[in-house]
Amino acid sequence: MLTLPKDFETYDEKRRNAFLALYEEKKKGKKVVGTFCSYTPTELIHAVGAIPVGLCGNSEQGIMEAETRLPKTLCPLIKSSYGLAMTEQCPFFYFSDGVLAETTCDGKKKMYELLGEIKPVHVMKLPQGKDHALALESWTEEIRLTASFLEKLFGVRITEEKLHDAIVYRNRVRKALIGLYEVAKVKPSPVSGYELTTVSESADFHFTDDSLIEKLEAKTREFRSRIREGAENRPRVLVTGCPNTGVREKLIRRLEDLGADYVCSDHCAGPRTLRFMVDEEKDPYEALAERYLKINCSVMSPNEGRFDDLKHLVSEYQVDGVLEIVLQGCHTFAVEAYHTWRTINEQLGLPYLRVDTDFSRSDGGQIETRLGAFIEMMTN
Ligand code: BJ8
Repeated sequence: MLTLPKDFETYDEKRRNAFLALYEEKKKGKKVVGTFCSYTPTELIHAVGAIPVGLCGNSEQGIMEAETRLPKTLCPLIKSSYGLAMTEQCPFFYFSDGVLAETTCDGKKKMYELLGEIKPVHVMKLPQGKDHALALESWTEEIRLTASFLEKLFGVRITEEKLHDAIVYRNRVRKALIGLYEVAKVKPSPVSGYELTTVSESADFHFTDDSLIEKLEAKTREFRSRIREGAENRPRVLVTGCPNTGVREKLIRRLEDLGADYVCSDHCAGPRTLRFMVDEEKDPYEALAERYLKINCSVMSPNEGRFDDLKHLVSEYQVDGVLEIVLQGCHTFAVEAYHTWRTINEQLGLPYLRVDTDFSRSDGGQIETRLGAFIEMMTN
């Protein structure tokens, strides 16, 4: 069974505390901008003096209400995000003065049209492939248009200096987060992946910039100094596929409870994306466009880079098997899963498990049986 420190604060507790912290910032007159995706250049939000907050839904809350307007078969992340917004159940959305969104998957971009009836929503036209001759040019232009949207929304000018400071700050946060994730490269890992990612993924709940980097570095040192008895024989798992915050308990925690270690998060906010820094020397808009267009998400076609990254991560983190999470209705990750299987199973000869699921608890028993068999495959 996974043992956690006595003062361990769960992701949901951290999120709830963040609502109160954000409320305090709002009372001081701070502006807030909601985001949904790793393609959002949060540097622009910092440069305009506002706080970026993630709005992706990660529980069943709001889904029933959303299904009165959205198809039942849609991805749970989209349904819960919209349901929480339309019913004013998400304080992050409630406090947002505006929202930055992107044309990623079809479900999200159509949902943004409805969201735009509630708050000012700016949708960035993300190119659907990064190798097209005009992709970088058009994405740079989209980033400039987004800056104008924020300037107009808040009546503030984004100076080159403010944008440069924001770029430097976000690069430092990325480096601190990479340092944290890399603790799990140690074999055996001194910390459970469930605990480590609770800290890394809660970095978004820190709204007063100054101390975040120090806190992440202190946590990294603390994790590195730990010794975990009996961890040598636990198989090491990389988790890939759709964002997994909404299935942390039934998949990630269960996986570790059953005897494996979650050592690497191959999702869009994990190490494979964090390693891309924004060039601090060149034109800030071009530098932002270059950095964000490098992200290897399944909404891109083709998306070969994701599988090159996957192979590197498997070797760097000494992984014994790969678990892929596909959220119901997510066509891009579902189709790419065949490619993941080929890479992991055929090319690298490692066990691969794909789990299709949603945010409900109804498939918990079935998932547990499959995770048990997967762990057995890795240990034999
Ligand atoms: S960069 S992963 S945050 S698009 S799971 S809503 S794709 S149907 S979340 Fe994503 Fe940006 Fe990519 Fe990351 Fe659609 Fe799929 Fe649902 Fe998804």
